[in-house]
Amino acid sequence: MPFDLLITQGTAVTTDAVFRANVAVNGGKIAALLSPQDMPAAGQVIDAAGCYVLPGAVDAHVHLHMLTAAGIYSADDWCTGTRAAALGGVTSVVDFIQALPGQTLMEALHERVDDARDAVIDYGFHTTIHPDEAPIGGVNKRVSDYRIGEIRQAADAGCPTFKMYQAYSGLQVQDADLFRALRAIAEVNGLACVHAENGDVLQALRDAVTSPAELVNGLNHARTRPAIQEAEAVNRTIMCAELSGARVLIFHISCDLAGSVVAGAKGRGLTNVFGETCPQYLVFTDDKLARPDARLWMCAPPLRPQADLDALWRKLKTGVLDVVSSDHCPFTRAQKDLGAGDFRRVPNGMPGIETRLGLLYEYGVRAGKISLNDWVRVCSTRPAELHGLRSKGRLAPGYDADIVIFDPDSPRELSAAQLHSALDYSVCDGMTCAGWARDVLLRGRAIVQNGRHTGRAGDGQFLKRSF
Ligand code: DUC
Ligand code: ZN
Repeated sequence: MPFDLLITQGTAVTTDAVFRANVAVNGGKIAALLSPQDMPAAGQVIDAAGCYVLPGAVDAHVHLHMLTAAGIYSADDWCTGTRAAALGGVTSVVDFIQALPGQTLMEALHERVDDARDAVIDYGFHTTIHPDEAPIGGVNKRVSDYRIGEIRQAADAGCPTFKMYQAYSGLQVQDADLFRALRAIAEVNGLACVHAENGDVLQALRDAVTSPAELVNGLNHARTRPAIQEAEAVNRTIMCAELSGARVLIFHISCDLAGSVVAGAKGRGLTNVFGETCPQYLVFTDDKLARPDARLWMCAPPLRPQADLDALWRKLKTGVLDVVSSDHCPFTRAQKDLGAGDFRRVPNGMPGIETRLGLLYEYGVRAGKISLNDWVRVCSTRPAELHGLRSKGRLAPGYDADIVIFDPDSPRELSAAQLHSALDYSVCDGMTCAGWARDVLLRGRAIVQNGRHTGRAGDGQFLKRSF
């Protein structure tokens, strides 16, 4: 039998072509892309007629079972979160390790790998670099030489991408530490991933909001995190990256002004600067923050006006923005209610691990804002390249057979009942996507068949990443 598996009659989509092909798989790897007439013998055949065949989606920014400063965990664990991901066509995620006080990064990594043992898709970890004395809450302090020294160890252990926050008390790194870390990241040829908001300015803006009427108004979440403070932080990070020589990905760009800073850097010829946005910044406006239940749509940076959404789509199309990640950070209604009456106490974050591929197809491809090739580029190929997942993200011989068979005529309502996160609500309630992932293969084995999860807890493997 020459091949283990043959996916027949589908339309293959890569970053630069859309073509009819039979996809042959052997030993968990893509073996060949054959013409539709070429039907060699295979152990198993999957008919993909009428469907797109894509490389499995890579979501390189998720927060599963994440401990917050308020002492609560994000609502999806590795079981519910990765299952939902698989059902949305995602075959790899990259989450985070964050050392607790007194813990080494290697200890944090081992704990986190253990935490992820039930993952149903492959997973890796970014390493969070934060002031070591007060990682959860507390006051901002410095990042020690010891932590900076651990950057090489983390890279050697397969975690060569490093998250830093320019906001959030306890996590916020001062400019000097951002720069020190960037120099160390450059030395190991890693990638810095930065949450770019000006924490000091937004804190001052938040402190100035005091009356009960203002605190209950969800729009003040966005007003106290204006676009200009985000753009300033993006600019500062890019300046530090340019000086240090480090490669930097600006996480979750929410607005035109911040995206334009990235465009300017790329326009100046900087090849070490990259941009990420998320579906929430492409499909929801800040109108959601005027609702009584605005807290369900509170994330940081916040949702923005329609003009920003339009600009982000254009920047995605032109490659100013390189990738779309979900920043999946779900909190239940009860958890979000911790901030009822005071937007500053709402845990920041929105779900999205399951809906990214479907939403980008519906609001991007079908709406004519991006092409099928762009869709694959921003959801699979570029995330894999940028984050060092060397065997992922391409429908090409030699790559892992992480494959999505996407049915463009399979409408999916995005209600909580139709989605699989542990959440008791859907931020997309009332929305429908025309197409959805029908079958999903992980290293050549079906883990989703006809829209049902058929894999097992523990199917996922830890991905040692490198550049
Ligand atoms: N922003 C969010 O909305 N959630 C998680 C962390 C973050 O920076
Ligand atoms: Zn995040």
